Amino acid sequence: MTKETFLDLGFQPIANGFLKEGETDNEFFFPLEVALDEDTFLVTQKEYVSPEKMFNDTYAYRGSMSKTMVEHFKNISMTLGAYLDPNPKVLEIGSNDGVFIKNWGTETTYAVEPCGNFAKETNDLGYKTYSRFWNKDLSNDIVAEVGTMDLVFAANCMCHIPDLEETFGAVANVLDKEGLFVFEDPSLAKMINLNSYDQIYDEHAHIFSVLALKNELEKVGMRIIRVDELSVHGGSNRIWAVHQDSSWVENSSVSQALSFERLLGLDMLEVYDRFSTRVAQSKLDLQTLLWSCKDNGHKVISYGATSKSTTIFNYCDIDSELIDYIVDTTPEKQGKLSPGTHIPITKPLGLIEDDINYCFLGAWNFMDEISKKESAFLERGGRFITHVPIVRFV
Ligand code: DWN
Repeated sequence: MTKETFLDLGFQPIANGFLKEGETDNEFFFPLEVALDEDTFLVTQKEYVSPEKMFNDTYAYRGSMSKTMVEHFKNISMTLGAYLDPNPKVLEIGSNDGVFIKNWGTETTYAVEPCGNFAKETNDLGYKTYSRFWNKDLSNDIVAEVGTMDLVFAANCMCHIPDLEETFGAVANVLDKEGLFVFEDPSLAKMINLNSYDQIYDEHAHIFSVLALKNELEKVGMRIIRVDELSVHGGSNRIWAVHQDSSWVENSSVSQALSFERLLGLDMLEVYDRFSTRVAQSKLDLQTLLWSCKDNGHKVISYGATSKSTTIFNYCDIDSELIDYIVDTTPEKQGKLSPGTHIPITKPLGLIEDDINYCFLGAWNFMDEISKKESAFLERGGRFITHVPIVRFV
């Protein structure tokens, strides 16, 4: 693997490493650099943070905290159900709080979730949950215990695992010969087009292009038969993959996606160098805008204590001098400090307080849902601030 580094986002903390007062002294930081593998065109971190540092029994991200995602996983469950025989055997890798598997029966649905806090929740719901990291050994244990699967599903999980050959090989091992492997992760094309560099943080070992995934899946005897472009999480791709020798037929969405990515130049290093320049400009523009709000005596908060905003606040040196506090609906995040720059996180008070003039969208990927929820703030003249595709008031 020849990795050409093209982006340096500086020293970053654990993106979901929310801290209590008094815990900030020995915080872990790592150099976050991004590279292009010029053999497979995989965009990947230069060095990877050890999984145990990120995924443990206090993991704070809870998938069910947005209506958008609850609805999203309900819809895809119905779609997939139409392609499978009744009572299919389903395995989800990275099941989090069960936001996807809750749409499937407990009898023949299995889950893999290394974060013990969430594995307990889905076990308690009646889903056999393996609280282990996904790898070949675990896939062998599952095959031995319950046989092969008709569907393996993963959402925002595959891009979290550094060794893709082992990861996809383990999926091939557990998947029935006519089975479906369906997974969704942020889209590299969208990140380049939106300049949404905040998709890059410790957990996202890779940002996937279809091009790179085709190459990585072929290594383990699998092929892509369908690509769905999704709006969720700032723009994602849903990949449908099968065993090379299965009877599934590839549809035109695959060739369309590959042609589009080649048109964007995702197989050319200079495209990433230009992206890196735009990221540096975005940093300067956001710092300028927030300091001008501050100098005019305006108060700014941030909406959504996201992994994405951890990258932004640490790359752009934004702390509570510029952002008064962050609001977030997740109980595990409330009352804590944001990773790295230690901005206080509070429970939303219902309405955004009258003395708040601006709201940076840490969860810009949920802008529609948030705008509806905060219509009173907007009606009284409050404004959102976002950095995608450029730094601007919304
Ligand atoms: O890949 C990952 C994605 C799926 O989720 C994980 N590695 C980590 C995490 O990334 P993120 O934290 O950037 O994800 P979200 O889904 O953009 O986080 C949204 C945050 O905003 C949550 O903490 C919930 C919060 N929220 C809120 O406070 N009010 C969300 C909505 C919609 C709201 O109205």
